Amino acid sequence: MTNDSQASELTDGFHLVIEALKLNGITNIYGLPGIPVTDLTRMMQEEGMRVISFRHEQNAGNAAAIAGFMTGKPGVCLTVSAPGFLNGLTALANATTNCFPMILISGSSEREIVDLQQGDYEEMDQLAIAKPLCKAAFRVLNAEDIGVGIARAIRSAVSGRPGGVYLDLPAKLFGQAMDAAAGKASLIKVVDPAPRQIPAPDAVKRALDLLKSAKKPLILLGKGAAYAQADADIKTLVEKSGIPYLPMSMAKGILPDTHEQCASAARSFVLPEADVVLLVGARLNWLLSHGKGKTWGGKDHKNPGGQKFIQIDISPTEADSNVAIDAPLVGDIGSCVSALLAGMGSSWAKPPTEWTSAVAERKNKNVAKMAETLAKDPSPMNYHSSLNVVRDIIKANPDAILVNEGANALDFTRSIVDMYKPRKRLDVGTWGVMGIGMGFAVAAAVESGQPVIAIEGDSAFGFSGMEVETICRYNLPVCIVIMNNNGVYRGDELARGGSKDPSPLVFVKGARYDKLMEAFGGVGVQATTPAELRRAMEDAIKSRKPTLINAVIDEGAGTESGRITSLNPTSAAKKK
Ligand code: ADP
Ligand code: TPW
Ligand code: MG
Repeated sequence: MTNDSQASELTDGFHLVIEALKLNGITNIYGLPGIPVTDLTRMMQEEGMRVISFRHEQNAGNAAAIAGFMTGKPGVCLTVSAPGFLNGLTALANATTNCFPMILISGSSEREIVDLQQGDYEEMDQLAIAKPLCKAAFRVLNAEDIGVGIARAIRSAVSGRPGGVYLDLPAKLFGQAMDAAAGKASLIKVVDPAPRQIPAPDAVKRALDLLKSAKKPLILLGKGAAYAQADADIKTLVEKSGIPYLPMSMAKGILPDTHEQCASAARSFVLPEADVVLLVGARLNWLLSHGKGKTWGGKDHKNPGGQKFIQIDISPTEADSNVAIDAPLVGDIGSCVSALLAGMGSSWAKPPTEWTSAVAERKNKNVAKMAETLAKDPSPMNYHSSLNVVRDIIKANPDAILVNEGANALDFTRSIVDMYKPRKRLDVGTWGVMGIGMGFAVAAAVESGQPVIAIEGDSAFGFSGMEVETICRYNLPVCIVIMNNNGVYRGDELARGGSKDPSPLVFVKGARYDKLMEAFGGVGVQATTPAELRRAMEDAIKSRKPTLINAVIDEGAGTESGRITSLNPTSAAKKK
């Protein structure tokens, strides 16, 4: 703790870390205390920072990562050494994979003892372990370098392609004293941490020439487009060009899903049919079948369907990673989109009506089919009848943030629940990782102040479920809906080989997850009908009380792996 008699002349590592973060506008910390960062969390709170303390570091890490996505500023996760650090590492790696800016700050043990492997308390060479899993990793040994260390961490996290950064702060650093004035002078307020990157004029012209030549153009918006916060220009690009667009999962809502040019309901028609595809902050990875194969109208997995691609991305090495990119447009999305808009001029010809009306026809047919399915009211509830309620609730509360994980619970929600505003849908992202739910929900509520609705598979919820205590402790307006089908994908699997154990894919039948919320003073509700679910969700939104609704879903309603059954090695082998 600060020694009062010296406070005017001396400062220490603890306070320099706090001042460096605050100087750069970082005031929310997601973490878990313990040696050597216990006092740091106390002092952070004392100095006016908001410290959100979790029950497991992975959830704190996920919270920091999604705070980064939502705000464009690095989200900070603070952990103890070795085991706490390792618990935070999955989230750091996931942030890097998803291009979310995040800084994992972990305390570490004595360098001299760690490096000689003499068995220190929580001994681990954390810097070396973090390096391959993040964008950059730094260690600060001297108090006078804290300002530089934090500045480098911030720049690395948010400049260019955003990602995770590890910052190693050894225990000894925190107590290091130095002259207060010199300490203050050593801090850096980072100027322009994520500089605009303007695309080259010839690259813009190449992209526009290709787009102009298209008979069946398509725009694909990815979560990079949501992150870039260039919402107005993206909307203008879509509307001025008249081109149908498809949002990737976390790009839903950049334009409302109900927009007439939204082609989500005709996805399997537009992907193989399109001749020129403009990718905006979306990678041609597995989620887009690598830009080739049957999804894209190709004859087999080697031949692309003949589409030409324009790709807007801040990373110059993203182009050609899966298929040839005919017109790469390297720069930040805001600058690239406004350059395209400027180049389009006032006389841009909209795509041929044969194309836009074919898309509309397919879309209307599928929307009508879906409306029929949603109107059914089976008992027990299935994914459609329950998610029809969630769809209405989001429509009535477009500012609410939707967190979503699971398999069927994810895929059905993504296709049934329309989003109306940007960065309101937060989900499993590029890895399809389970366990993001409660960390994302906490950060979404803390960063936005808006109500949060978390639609969770019962398996998915289990990965971070203990954080319902955190949600209650901070009294956050989070409404969790467990799509409870008694298991992973389905709850009706039988044991194999005459085993007395349950199938590896099923859970306790009739589990009451709502009681878990009640244990910490929140509201727990059991819902077996859409009417009960609707009432409980409306109450939760109105009261802003932590709520957990156990929605009982037909245990036979789901399919293996949701929509990605084909990636299961057994299914893949059968296909060959
Ligand atoms: P999705 O999963 O929605 O398809 P991806 O995560 O695959 O999206 O792609 C996001 C892409 O957006 C990444 O390649 C990343 O480099 C890019 N990106 C992120 N932020 C920006 C930005 N501000 N400007 C340009 N590209 C960006
Ligand atoms: C960290 C594998 C993908 S989806 C899923 C698992 C375990 C759970 C599906 O069941 P849930 O949803 O949530 O009940 P539903 O509606 O289909 O029944 N470990 C990690 N990440 C992943 N993706 C897995 C395991 C998986
Ligand atoms: Mg389930």
